[in-house]
Amino acid sequence: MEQFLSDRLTVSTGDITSMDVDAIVNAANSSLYGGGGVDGAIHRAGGPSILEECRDIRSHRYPDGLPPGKAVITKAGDMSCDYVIHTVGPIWHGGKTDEREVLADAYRNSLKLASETGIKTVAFPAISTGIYGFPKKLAAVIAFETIQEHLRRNSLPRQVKLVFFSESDLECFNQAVDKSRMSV
Ligand code: AR6
Repeated sequence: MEQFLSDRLTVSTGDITSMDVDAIVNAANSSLYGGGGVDGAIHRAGGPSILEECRDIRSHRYPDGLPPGKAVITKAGDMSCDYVIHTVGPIWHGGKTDEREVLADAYRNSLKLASETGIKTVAFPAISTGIYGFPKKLAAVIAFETIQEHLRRNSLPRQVKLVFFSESDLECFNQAVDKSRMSV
């Protein structure tokens, strides 16, 4: 595990559903009704109560679906963490449709919701880099810079964990972020 920003940001590999944190972030889709990838894993591990809460959020707050870049929160059902923050990343269309900004918004709004809820530790997957096809290195730089900016300005969450599903994805993050740090 590597640490940045005086331990407030850590990166590791693993399954996000078994992280020892207060909240995990779900790379959901606008329907909030579940899907594949990390979304499927979270709904399987958390059980049906998460879907029930998502249905409630849809009917009361987002009848047309959760727009990309926004975030909402539910409890975590059967998982050991307390909350799931559901956000929707952008689908990659070659970088021509504000995908970078929307990805930054997904991280920013998830962190803001975590702060407002009093969450001390939160784990993120690499939003949009699976089924949604966002280039991994570009996503790594955006995630790192957006998290860094939030942590500089806010005391909560106290710690953010970036969780990659494979060693090669973690290595990709390390390569991308070494470059971006040099320009800070
Ligand atoms: N723990 C940590 N990371 C994971 C896990 C896990 N259990 N499972 C997958 N990943 P994706 P997206 C990684 O496709 O690109 C769903 O159908 C994965 O290797 O889950 O934002 C939703 O419903 C990748 O690096 O999310 C949406 O329709 C990263 O998580 C759509 O996929 C994100 O991959 C969202 O696509």
